[in-house]
Amino acid sequence: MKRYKYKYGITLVEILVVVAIISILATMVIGIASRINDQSKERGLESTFTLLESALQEYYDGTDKFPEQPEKNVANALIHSEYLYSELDLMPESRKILGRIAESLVKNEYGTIDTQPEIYDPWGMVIDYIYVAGDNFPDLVSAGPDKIFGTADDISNKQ
Ligand SMILES: [Ca+2]
Repeated sequence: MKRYKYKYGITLVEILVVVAIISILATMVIGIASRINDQSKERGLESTFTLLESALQEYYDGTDKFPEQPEKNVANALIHSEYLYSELDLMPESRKILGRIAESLVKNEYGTIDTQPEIYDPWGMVIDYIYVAGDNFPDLVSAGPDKIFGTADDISNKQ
């Protein structure tokens, strides 16, 4: 008759296997959580774009033009965003819509000639604004989750 020998305690290899499994699971959970987080931020950005687009449309209806900012230089995105806010703030209908943008996304962290705030994306970077006369509609650009302009994850209102 074969007798089973019961071993008490666990070996180092077993501990390492368990630790490896736990870290793989943790990595997966963190990955999924950050993807869900980015997706909800993308939805937040989309609603900011929608509000800015309607504010720009109101501005256009009142003035027959869009605020002109033809410079394509992301290094000056702060100035562009501040300019966009100050222009939209001039038109009562547009200002009303600006007021519906989440308070946490409208911050005055930068000052050029005035003390107007800038408009930020949910990742904490300023939203760039470009409009060249003759274009159908202005460009609103977010640097995306990596917070760097000009990379593949940038998000534009025209995408
Ligand atoms: Ca980017």
